[in-house]
Amino acid sequence: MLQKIVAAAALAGAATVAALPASAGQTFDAVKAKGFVQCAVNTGLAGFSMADSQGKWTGLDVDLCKAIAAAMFGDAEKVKFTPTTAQQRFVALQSGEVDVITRNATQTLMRDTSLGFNIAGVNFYDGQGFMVPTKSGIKSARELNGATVCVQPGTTTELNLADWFRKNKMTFKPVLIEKLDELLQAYSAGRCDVYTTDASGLAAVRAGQLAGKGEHTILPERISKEPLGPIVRHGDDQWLDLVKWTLMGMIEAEELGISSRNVDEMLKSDDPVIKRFLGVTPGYGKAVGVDEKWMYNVIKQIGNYGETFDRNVGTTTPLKLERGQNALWTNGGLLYAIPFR
Ligand SMILES: N[C@@H](CCC(=O)N[C@@H](CS)C(=O)NCC(=O)O)C(=O)O
Repeated sequence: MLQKIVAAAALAGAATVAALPASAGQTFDAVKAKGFVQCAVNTGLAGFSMADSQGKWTGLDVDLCKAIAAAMFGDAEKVKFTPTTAQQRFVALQSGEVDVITRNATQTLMRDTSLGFNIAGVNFYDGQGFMVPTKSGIKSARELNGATVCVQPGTTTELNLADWFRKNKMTFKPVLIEKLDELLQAYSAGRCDVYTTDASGLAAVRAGQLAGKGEHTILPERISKEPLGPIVRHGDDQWLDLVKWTLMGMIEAEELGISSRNVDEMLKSDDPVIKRFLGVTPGYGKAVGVDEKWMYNVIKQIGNYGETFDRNVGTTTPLKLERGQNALWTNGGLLYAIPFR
């Protein structure tokens, strides 16, 4: 049995996290009773989740956590953050230390099943890439045969890396380091030729930890699909619904043209779709188990998906990310809110 659990954890890109049976605990009720949402975030990834010197967290993933709190409590500040490494995040969720993971976590079959979790939507479509010091002159991942590769354990990154080199009949030497800052020091010191992670992570560390430390090139290849999004424990469908529909609502708001700037105006709209969405016509709040103004609160306090993307990782931020796959489906992207109906 233990062997089976360890094998499942490894397949999930989860290091030594054991598989657990679905928990019967009522997360939704527990969160409500304690009065805040406890989110597992990154230890520090610019644009996604990063604490400043005052301990104030910002980022796309932080905004998602706060949006869940706005939906539940009408107050986006009713949150607490648990910084986690890739390896710690799943243990934190399984043990009940956190209520939800809002931290660049890839949605996969093994995580959705064996690890005892439910995946709750995608807040950033990504793919795995490689970064090298520009002075190396390397232009393509095809030139990496025999390279030493810095990678974090307990990630899909580690698994995809092995698959990709094998498929392309190339070899590599992994340098596995759990802590991101230590890993980046190793990369900076030339202990590895290349650093691999989600392309958004590469852009984040280039703008963050590696800023001012030489020039770094993100190679053009994307070797995997990394749909990043919130993850909850098995066993509480109501909590899953709230997390899933909060994220969906931020996308729906962008589709409907509702933003933090015009949401008060939109309350006066005659459009029946907007009236239901903002709770002027009741129904959705009750269905999700929260106040009818839940989506109004989310959009007023956090904004629609596009607003949080632009503010945290968009072209005017140090990360300078284009919407790309994270544009609405109506603009050629993959973001598609299933109907509020
Ligand atoms: N999306 C991948 C990788 C996620 C991941 O943890 N990436 C690293 C590199 S950007 C990270 O966030 N490290 C920060 C940390 O461990 O504190 C997964 O879910 O397994």
